[in-house]
Amino acid sequence: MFSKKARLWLGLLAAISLMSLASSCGGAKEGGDTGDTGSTGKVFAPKGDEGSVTGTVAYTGAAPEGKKIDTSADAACTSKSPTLMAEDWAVKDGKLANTFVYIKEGTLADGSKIADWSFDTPKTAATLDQDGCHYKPHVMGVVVKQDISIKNSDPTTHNIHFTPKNNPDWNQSQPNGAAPLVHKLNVSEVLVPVKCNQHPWMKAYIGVLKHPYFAVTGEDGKFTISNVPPGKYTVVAWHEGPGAGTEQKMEVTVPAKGPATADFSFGGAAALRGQPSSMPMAAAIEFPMLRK
Ligand SMILES: [Cu+2]
Repeated sequence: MFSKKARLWLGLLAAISLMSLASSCGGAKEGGDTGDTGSTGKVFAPKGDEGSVTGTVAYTGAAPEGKKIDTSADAACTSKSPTLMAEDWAVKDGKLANTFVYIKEGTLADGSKIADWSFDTPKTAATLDQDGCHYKPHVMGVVVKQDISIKNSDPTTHNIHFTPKNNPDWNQSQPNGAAPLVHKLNVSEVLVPVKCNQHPWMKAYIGVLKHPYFAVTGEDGKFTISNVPPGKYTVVAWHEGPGAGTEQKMEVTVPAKGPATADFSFGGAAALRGQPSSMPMAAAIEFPMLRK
C-alpha cells in the first residue's frame, strides 16, 4: 500500500512525536509541578471548619481461620516469632483490622474538587519496621513523596522489595544492625505491595495518595480520618483479598466541624449481598502524563 520510502517517513514521524511527548512530560516535572498527579491546583489550606470521617469495619459471618506461618527457613525468625500468624484477615470479635480507608474523590463545600487541590507533603517520615520477621504496620498510608523510614529490628537480614505498578520497582537488602533505609513514592497508587525477598511470608501494603485523608483500621475495626474539609466524598475501604484486593465504596457528607460516619462490612454475609466486589488495584492508579 505504502512505498518503502513512505513507510520510512511514517516511522520517522512516529519516532519524533514519541520523543516530543517524552520531553514534554520531563519538562512538566522540572517545572516544579507536583509531577505525580498532574495537579496544578493551589496548595490546600485548612479553614478551621474541618470535620472527620469515622467508622467501623466489620467482618460478618465466620471469620477465616488464623494461619500460622512456617518460619523454619530462618532460625532467627523462629526464635523471635515462634507463633507468627498471617495478618491478611485479622478478625477479632467480628471487627476487621488492616483495612485501608480513604477518600477517593469528592467535592468540597465551596464547590471545588478534591482532585484540584495540591497538598503539602508531611515533613515527618512514616515508619515501616521489620520486627519479628513481619512488617509493622501491615497496612499503612503515605502522601506522595513522603519519606518512608524502613527499619530492621531483627537479628537477621531482610530484603525489602516494593512492587508497585505505577512507581519504580525498589529492592534493597538490609542486614541486621543497618541504618534505616529511606524511600518515597512519587505517584499515587492504592496500594503498593511490599515483600521481603528473604522471607516469602512477609507482606505489607502501602497506600500512596496525593492528600492526607486516609486511615487504617485497628484491631477493633475502627478508623478516623481527621481534618477533612466539609464536602461530599466517595470513601473507599480496601482490604487485601483474592488477587488484587477487594474494595467497597460509600458516599458521605462531612459537615463543618462534625463527623461523618462510614461503616463497612466485609466477609461472608457481605458477599451474599453482592459485596465486596473484587476490583483490580489498577483502577485506583492515576496516569499523570495523560492528564492536564
Ligand atoms: Cu525478611
